[in-house]
Amino acid sequence: MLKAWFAIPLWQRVIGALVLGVVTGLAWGPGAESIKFIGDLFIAAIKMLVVPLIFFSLVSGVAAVGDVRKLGAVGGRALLFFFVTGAISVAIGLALGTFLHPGTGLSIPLPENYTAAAEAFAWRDMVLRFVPENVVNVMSTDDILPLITFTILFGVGILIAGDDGLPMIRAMNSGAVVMEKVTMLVMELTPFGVFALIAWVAGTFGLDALIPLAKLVGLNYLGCGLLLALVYPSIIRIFTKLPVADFYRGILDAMAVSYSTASSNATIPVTLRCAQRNLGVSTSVSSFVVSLGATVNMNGTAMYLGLVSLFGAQAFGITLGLEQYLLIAITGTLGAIGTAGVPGAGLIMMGLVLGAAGIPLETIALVAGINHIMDMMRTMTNVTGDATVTVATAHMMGEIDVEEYVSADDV
Ligand code: DAS
Repeated sequence: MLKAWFAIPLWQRVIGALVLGVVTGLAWGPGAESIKFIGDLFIAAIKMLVVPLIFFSLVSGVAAVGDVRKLGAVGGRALLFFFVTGAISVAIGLALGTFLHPGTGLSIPLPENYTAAAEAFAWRDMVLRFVPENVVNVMSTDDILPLITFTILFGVGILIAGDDGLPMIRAMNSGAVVMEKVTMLVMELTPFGVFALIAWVAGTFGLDALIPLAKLVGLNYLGCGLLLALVYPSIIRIFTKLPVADFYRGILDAMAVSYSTASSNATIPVTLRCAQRNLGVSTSVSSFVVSLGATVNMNGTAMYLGLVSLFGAQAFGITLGLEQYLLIAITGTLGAIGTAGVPGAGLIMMGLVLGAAGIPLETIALVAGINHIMDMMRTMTNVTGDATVTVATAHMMGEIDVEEYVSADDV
């Protein structure tokens, strides 16, 4: 029986668990909460991997690039992709909100203390987030962005150290291989974790809870769907000319895990494994771009920020001018970059975008109840975007094994 279980590829077991989870949750209702701890256990197990995995694989990835100039070339390309796809994503959210009016008809009175004055965007706070004051603190608090800054600098230090850095490279490479094996073990928990989390979500929210805000939820899924079905495939086709179907088959595990955990950070180990094992991306490019992407590339969140801003404006009967549209586009793109890769972070960023455009912050309360259902989809879109940029950048740098990418024997 155990042999038969392991004979089924992991991604098929995960998809099966997902479907079974939805059916179980809908049939069981709120009682499904009693198995949520299995999902929590799974999330804890992958979270446990994140800090050591990022540290070892990113340092060994940076060191493997070989020279600082090439590192700049990889990083520059990836960041440009992140920025452009982020802007396209907010534009999709704004277009869907403008033409399909998710908030019209709710007619909620404006709060008494409402003032239309736009709040200033906190640029300084955002920049300061990049640099850690204390590396040990950020490691213990799972604050990934400053950890990445330190880790990249550490890798660059090894490159500059030349021969003196060689023993450190060997230690980091060994750490990365060991962490990969630990990841492989934890990944075997995926079907159980996904089953429990999806059953809990379906049981708690059910179909009834969704109806009043169904249009917004539907548009959130549509916007993410457009990114998944049009934008990412176009990037893969234009920049790599590789088959899109193989890309999606290769990252299915990461998509399932991000959908059920609603966290890009928690999915990093799985995304890394998919990029390296299934899509043939070199260790150096994948560890660099996947880790960076999981912290700064949030296309689904950017789309959601644009869409929900318009939803809020319509619900409160506020007419937005061109200036507000621009403010939403700018703060939405930057806000998505600043969103932490953890569940619910996008909802918190909403405050920044709404404040900048002068839309009541009460919008957050309106959508909070359905946030998780939307979070799952936008996080899956975020992670798929990370993988898309990883593949495109790797292809540009000649760092992808095409045979591995198209081979059917994924693990
Ligand atoms: N959970 C996502 C959000 O709240 C962020 C992420 O993990 O990708 O938008």
